[in-house]
Amino acid sequence: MATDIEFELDEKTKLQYPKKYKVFLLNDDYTSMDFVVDVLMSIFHKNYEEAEKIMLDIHKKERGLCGVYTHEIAETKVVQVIKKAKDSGFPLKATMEEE
Ligand code: TYC
Repeated sequence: MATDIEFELDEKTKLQYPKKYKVFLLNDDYTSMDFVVDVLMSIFHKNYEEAEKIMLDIHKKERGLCGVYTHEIAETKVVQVIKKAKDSGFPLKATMEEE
């Protein structure tokens, strides 16, 4: 027999949404523009036009927002960027900060 369970949540146990984290790519003088566009398309799932716009924005303003994710996903994106860049011999860096 199905039973309805009623319960009240006090202030402390109320549902909390997970914190979100912004992931940024940082500008540098050595990473090629094409490589940054490739990173934005392959890791951040941007289309070519969006990727080119974000890349040029970073080139002019030192850093650019690539996406907002939960902590685990943001951390994975940062690691993926650094690994892909290292494997290609570029010093490209990514950072994350709480939204
Ligand atoms: N500044 C780089 C260049 O002139 C291009 C670049 C853009 C590098 C964005 C990193 O996150 C970056 N080749």
